[in-house]
Amino acid sequence: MSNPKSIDSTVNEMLEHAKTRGLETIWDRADEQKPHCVYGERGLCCRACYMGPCRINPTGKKPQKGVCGATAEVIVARNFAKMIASGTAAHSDHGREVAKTLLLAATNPDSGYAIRDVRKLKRVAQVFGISIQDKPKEKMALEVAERALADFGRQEGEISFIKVAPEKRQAIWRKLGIVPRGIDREVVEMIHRTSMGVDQDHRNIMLHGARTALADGWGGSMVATELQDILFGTPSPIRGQVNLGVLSKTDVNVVVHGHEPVLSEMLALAARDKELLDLARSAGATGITLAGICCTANEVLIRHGLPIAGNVLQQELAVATGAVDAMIVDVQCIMPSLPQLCKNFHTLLITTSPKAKIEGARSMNIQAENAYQGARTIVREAIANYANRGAVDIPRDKMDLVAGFSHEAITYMLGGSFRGSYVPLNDNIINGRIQGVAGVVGCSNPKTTHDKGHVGLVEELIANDILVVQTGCSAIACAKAGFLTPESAVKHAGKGLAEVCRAVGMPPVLHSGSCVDNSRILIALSEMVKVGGLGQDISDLPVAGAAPEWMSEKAIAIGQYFVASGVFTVFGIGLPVTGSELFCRHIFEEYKDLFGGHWAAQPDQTKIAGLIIDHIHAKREKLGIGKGKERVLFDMEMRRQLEV
Ligand code: SF4
Ligand code: MSK
Repeated sequence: MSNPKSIDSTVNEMLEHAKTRGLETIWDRADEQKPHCVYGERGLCCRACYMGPCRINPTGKKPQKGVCGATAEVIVARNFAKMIASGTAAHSDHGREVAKTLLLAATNPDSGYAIRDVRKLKRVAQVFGISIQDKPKEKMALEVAERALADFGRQEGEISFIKVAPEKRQAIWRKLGIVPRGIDREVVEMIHRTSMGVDQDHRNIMLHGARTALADGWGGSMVATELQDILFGTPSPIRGQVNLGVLSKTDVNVVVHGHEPVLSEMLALAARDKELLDLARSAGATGITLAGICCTANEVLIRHGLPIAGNVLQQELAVATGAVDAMIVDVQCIMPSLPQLCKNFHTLLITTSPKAKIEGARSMNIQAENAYQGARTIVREAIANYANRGAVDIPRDKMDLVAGFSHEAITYMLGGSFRGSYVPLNDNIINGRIQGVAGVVGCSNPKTTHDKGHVGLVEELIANDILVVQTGCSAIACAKAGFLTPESAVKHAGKGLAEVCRAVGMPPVLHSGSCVDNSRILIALSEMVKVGGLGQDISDLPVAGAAPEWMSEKAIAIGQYFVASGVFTVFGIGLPVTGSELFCRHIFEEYKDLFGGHWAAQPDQTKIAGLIIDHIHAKREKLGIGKGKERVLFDMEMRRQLEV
């Protein structure tokens, strides 16, 4: 195929199939939008009031100011900061729902939710300063849930999870006055500051941008991750499968899509319910397959080993197989195109959150109090719909994977139950077998060849002995390419990393979960600092972050909290900031002194790899552990092998 849309042949195959059937997909609409608006791409348009909309001419000709007098840097900063606020709100609202569910589990034994990980509950209680002595787990969980909920609305003070960060990092934040007080409070203030005629200093806007993003990473996202672990279990390595081939020709297929696992956990139980399995068989099916798309998929994979049908750009293609009897969506990354597409098939599209209804989809408002009954009703509907299935076209491809690397699992994997700590990881970094760690995360984006950025970048990093930790759609891309198996260490990793992976039986690419689980990476980095030998702060570590195919506002919030936590972070595709040189200088250069971490934008995944490898080597030199290692360079043949 000339110019394929994806490096995943399954995707290209399904796109051909969709074209033959006259079905429109995201790639068709992306083509219709070309060329994209240059003002928007550079962050130069403002709709903050109705004297506008205004735009700044990127060629340097007039207009160079908005009607109110706003300059390019103010407009760019306001737009970027609004993205941070929006992304933080999304992750944090997710965290709030989880905290409310923990409250329910603690107070209502009939709710169907329970406290599964008491060890984690105790650890979180200790972080929150809650006494755990002689307390029944329900009482402890109630206090943890109340404390977490208080973190959303607190007006002064500090959010609770900040204490997890290394002390030196906390001191940097305190000195800058950017420790988040309350999660909601920082988001509201960000929206206020970026409205017409308020904060007009791009550096000051971005200082609060950092505070808001920290309220995401060390606030809302961490609440979501840690409390989900208490409720549903802390992930540990588990086998699974990925790609559209996981859909079954003969089972009833239920696909969960979105982000919050509160209902999908109940669907996972319902799909194993004997009565429902019998019902499926009496309807002529062989069983029930519950598969996922996007981050809900990651959540049910890391805890139950349930299969993943694909990442965000594959949601329409799953429907186009004709094999999805029900698609259940909650919040975030759900394409509004789905109802129209589903009309071509028998697929039942069900929205389950009152916050996210879609015209043309069936809305079922499932309350947490009766979530299990709601989940059973949904599975029954899917079974009833199985009889309406027409011809199906399911690609054969699927790939094995191992996922579930919470930071606790990484501890255990590397240190065993007796030596369980980050000491072995730090030792292997110090002795040079592992050069450093990179978090490669984020979305897929039709502006670039699907999966190519993720797979190409990760292949180069592991070949250069850099351990990769992943979340989100990026993890799904690399899982499809086969990187998430222990065997891939021998095939793809450099000698040192392969040796470590072989010794402990782990893949060179560790899947840590969904987008909110990027907070696991923050905790892991903090542990690496606490263990010692690699400096006093996250910014001293030989680590970096990347989102090579990002698209969501949530990705910008994640990038900003990584940078503000001291991590060098590179985004692919482009960043909507290039309209202001001053703004670019601020986040690409001045941030180095301010945070010890900074942003970079680079569309080419090979160049992203080069930036990260150079950064990690420079950090090693600074720590006195550099061994002048040469970078492994990829030739055309190696690159061609990336096509999966
Ligand atoms: Fe234009 Fe200023 Fe209004 Fe923005 S806030 S739309 S730059 S007048
Ligand atoms: S789902 S936010 S496309 S990673 Fe978390 Fe994937 Fe990005 Fe949505």
